[in-house]
Amino acid sequence: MSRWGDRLPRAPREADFTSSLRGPEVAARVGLWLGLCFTVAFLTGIWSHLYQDQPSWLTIPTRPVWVYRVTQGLHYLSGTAAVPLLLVKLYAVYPKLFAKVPFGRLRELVPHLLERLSIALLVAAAIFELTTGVLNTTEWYAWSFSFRSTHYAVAWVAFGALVLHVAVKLPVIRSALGRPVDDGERPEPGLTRRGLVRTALGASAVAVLAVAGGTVPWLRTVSLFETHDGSGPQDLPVTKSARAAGVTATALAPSYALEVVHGGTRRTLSLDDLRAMTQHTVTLPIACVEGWSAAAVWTGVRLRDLLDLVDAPAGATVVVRSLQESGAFKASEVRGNLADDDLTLLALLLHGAPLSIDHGYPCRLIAPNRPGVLQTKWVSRIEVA
Ligand SMILES: Nc1nc2c(c(=O)[nH]1)N[C@H]1C(S)=C(S)[C@@H](COP(=O)(O)O)O[C@H]1N2
Ligand SMILES: [Mo]
Repeated sequence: MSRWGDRLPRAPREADFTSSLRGPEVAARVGLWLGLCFTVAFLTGIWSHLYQDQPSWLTIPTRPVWVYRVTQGLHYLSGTAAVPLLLVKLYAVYPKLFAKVPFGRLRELVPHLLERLSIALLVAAAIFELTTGVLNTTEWYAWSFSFRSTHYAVAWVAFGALVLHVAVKLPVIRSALGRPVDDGERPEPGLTRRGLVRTALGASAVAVLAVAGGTVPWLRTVSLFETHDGSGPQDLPVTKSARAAGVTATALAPSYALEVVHGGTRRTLSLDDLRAMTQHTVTLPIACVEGWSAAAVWTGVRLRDLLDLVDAPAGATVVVRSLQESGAFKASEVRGNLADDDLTLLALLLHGAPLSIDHGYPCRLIAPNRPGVLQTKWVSRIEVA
């Protein structure tokens, strides 16, 4: 007669996982690239937050105009590259989950549990960051929390846990990297460890190529999974349409007028008034945090010329407001150095034709070296702060 316990499936043990592909040789090599991807994503992510929540002491230079475009592209691509690497890394270390817990020996138990806790945090945070990041590029917000603040907060957890992990594992990493990835003899037929590491790196490269066209124009034709492939009205993608922003009627209304306000001074300009002002043409990118960027040719009025109409002092910070009544991007702040820049326009034309309504008709802000989320569309009011 068998007892109950014999009939229940037994939990796996570390020794049950016999593939020689698993282990520190693969984990350390794939981990090196994964750590690099996470570091790039972390630093470029912090950089992006500095633009979006610009501290008062920080002045961000307006040149080169493409800096944010490049850092945002790196963020997007390093995060994408990390996805296959993380999967292979988890595969290589997964049996450790079933390692024996040294319950009897307190001296070993405490460090063991601490390590498990830090790894649990690292794995959970890494999976969370990559999942929310990838979903964000598809603009599928399958959650109710704020994407940006949560992705940002968990990034600190992930990166902190990563640094701790590397510090704790340094001896293991060094010895694994110091010996050849394969043992010389092939213990089992099929994939070698070197083959697995190469497959991981290859998969990572394929993932990057599959989406890079959204931000690297000459890769557009190879990027089969790119959602923002350059299509859209006037050959420029759209993140938020006029209809989604609820501005179709107000943007097209003949009564549209732009207000420029500085204290008690106020000017109201019709679209014809704006067209009658000196027009300038600039080539500037839109670099969207959802993972695409594209350069375009914009024509319109310099923001500084509008500020001069209400005697705004040089260096004044301004707030640009949209016809859009709700949503995080209905307004943006423009610091003095950017507001006074010759390339900062209230654009009326895109590639020589009036802005399509989805690109911000009647007029939209376009400024150098700035996240797309701050390039406010359907502008209705400019206020000197
Ligand atoms: N009023 C308003 N402006 C906005 C947005 C918005 O949702 N509302 N989206 C921003 C985002 S996220 C980006 S990337 C750019 C995209 O500009 P485009 O749609 O003309 O390409 O517009 C920005 N301007
Ligand atoms: Mo965006």
